[in-house]
Amino acid sequence: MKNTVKDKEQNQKVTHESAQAHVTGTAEFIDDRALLSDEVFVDVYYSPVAHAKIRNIDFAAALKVDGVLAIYQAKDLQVNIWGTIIHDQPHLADQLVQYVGEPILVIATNKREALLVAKREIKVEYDELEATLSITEARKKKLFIGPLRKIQTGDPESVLAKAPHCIKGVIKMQGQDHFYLESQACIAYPKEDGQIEIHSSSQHPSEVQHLVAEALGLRLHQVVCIVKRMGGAFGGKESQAGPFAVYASLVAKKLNRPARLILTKDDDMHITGKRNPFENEYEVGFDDSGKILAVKFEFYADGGAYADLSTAIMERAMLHSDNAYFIPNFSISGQVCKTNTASNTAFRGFGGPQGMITIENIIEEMAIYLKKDAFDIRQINAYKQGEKTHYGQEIKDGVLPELFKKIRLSSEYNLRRKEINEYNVSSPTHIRGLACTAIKFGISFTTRFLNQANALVNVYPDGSIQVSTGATEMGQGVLTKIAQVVAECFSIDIKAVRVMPTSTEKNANTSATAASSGSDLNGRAAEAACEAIKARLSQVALQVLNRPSELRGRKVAGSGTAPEIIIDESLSSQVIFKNGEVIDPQTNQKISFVDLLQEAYLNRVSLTGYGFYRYPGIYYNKETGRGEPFFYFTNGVAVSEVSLDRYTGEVKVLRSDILMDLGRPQNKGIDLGQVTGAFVQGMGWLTTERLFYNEKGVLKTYSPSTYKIPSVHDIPRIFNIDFIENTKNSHNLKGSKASGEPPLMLAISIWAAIKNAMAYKTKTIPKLIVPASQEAVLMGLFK
Ligand code: LUZ
Ligand code: MOS
Repeated sequence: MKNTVKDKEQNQKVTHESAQAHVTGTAEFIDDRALLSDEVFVDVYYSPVAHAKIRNIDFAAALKVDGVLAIYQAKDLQVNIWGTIIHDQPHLADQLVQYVGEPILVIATNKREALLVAKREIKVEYDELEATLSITEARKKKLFIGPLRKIQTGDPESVLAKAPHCIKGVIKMQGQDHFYLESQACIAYPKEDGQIEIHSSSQHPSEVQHLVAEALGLRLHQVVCIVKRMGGAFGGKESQAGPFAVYASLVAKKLNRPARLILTKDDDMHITGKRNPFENEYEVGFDDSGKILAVKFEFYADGGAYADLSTAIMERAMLHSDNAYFIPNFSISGQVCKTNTASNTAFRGFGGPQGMITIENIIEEMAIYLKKDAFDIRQINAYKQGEKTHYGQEIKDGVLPELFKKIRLSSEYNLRRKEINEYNVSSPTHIRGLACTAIKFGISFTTRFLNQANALVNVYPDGSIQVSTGATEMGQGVLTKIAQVVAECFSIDIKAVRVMPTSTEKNANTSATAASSGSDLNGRAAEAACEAIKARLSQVALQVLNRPSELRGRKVAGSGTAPEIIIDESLSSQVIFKNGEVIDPQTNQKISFVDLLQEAYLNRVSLTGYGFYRYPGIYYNKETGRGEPFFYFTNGVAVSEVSLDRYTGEVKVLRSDILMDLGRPQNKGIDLGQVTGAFVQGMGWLTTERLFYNEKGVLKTYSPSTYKIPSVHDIPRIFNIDFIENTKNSHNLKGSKASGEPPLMLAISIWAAIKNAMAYKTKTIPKLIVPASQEAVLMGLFK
């Protein structure tokens, strides 16, 4: 494997702030927190049936198990209903269970071993109801969540009717488990006067605070949620960390003892939701050259048993169904379906993958139909500067044509296509395929109010700095990027900056660290906090530097004989912060950063700053399907080559080349990590990760023995990742672009390459689902 990033800049040398702690095992996760002497262990008992009325709950025997302290149920909560968008989900089911894995009881014990024994002693009687286990069944029964959404532009009906060529079809995709290494985890500590302090593995401490307060009948100021780091999250802890914090807090409050809930992997996979499966119907009209004239989409998502974030996920899917291609006549409808499976939720890409793959699949099919190279069709249709999406947002950073052009050359696409054509007629055992796909991923929460962040910066008189924001660290490196922002603002060594654990008492009313926006929003808020401090320090510097030397220095300032420093809060910084010094550009007089901090402190000037930021100018009308929902787009392209075994369907990824526009990356090393990880994670969804449910709706692939995430052996044999130079980008944080989710969808190139390979054998359009598992490929080849 070869990772290439042509860059020698300083920022690449800043390593992840926890790199050493991660590899040496000293990084603290929730379950690494020291046990307190009176701490108790918490677990949940969940439904073994997919859909049933609860006739009776009997936990008398379980209460007698040695070590069991208490068992709680729905009626022990003040408020038993939650939901990020629609309040429809009980924390604990009491009348009705709607999926296998739905929590019913909370068990507290004074030893871990007792949890399992107690669970076995619980007897719940169910009157089973008919379960709905697929999108098809839900559509038949009209079981829907949220309204039918529509976006339309142009006149797709009449253009489709007249189009020279038409293809109709449906693409079906299954879900994906987040497979974070740290399962859902939480410890709740009861504090004086009914307060609760929660340490949660959550992307959204503010929502945890809300849910716990509401469920326990507390006010928000009685609950603090702290997140130091997560062992991965990927969207699975955007909303779904909440109920587990409620269970632990319920026990902590009732028993007045610290309560620890750490799910096992198996239970986590049963209880928590996944990436939404989708079934998307499509109709496309195009001309001889491969120009897309019109599309008509009907998207259906499997929301699972409750709404969770599925309606927002459907919205993002609809807003990404154009992906990188301009389509003048466009109609799309989207409906979330209700089934008796775990409530599906955010997962890196958040509907983007399901939208994008639909149009990428169409282009592969058009190429097979027209006997053309799909790369040419993509280039013909790629968005150009100034064109508008189907929801009316203008493309202002039209880099897609350049990306396509560059990767065709750097990946040696034309040469390899020729080689593959020859290989596929000569090899009796294997078939190869090659495909290039693109991404245009909108950066912003599509729900506008979520696009806000705040930051607290404490500067200490020794020149060291603590910064706190609402951003949570899930391994992605957001804390490192924020530390860089602060170090750059004051022009000091990054070692002097420490980013503190995320806590709702320092940063209130925050959004989830999600939508790839963590560094953008919180980095900008941190920048604003630094600017506020710099503005004050600037006035201190100018006033002190203009004093005679006998009126400067620690002694004078501290003694109270120096003149009072006047601070005008409306002024911004007039001085230059450079390499640990502060310079007055008018006079070239200097003072060291640390000396200036001493002066400021002793002259009674605050060294603390608070900053706030929101993406400017975004809006979206869900009813009309019009607006500018995204602050900007992150773009990229990827070319992947795969080899299929003609007789077993086994897929190997021979080579992937990725080219992205990340503006001026904040930290190329970290971004490279994000691109690599996201791509491989996307590859897992598209190839090997298969969620298999039996006919009763029980997930049978609930552990790594049966659920196959990619291993090091599966990654592309040759793996080239590169970024284009984009120095024009200026509107986002330091000219950077978000990198968290977008590259996941570049893995669609692997799926498209598989389809391309299959077409060499089938000659007509092969049908392929997501994931393109070995079975799916084999069946597709021999159909
Ligand atoms: N979460 C959310 C997200 O609430 N809204 C979004 O638009 C979004 N996008 C990506 C990931 N999480
Ligand atoms: Mo997310 S899918 O929590 O950005």
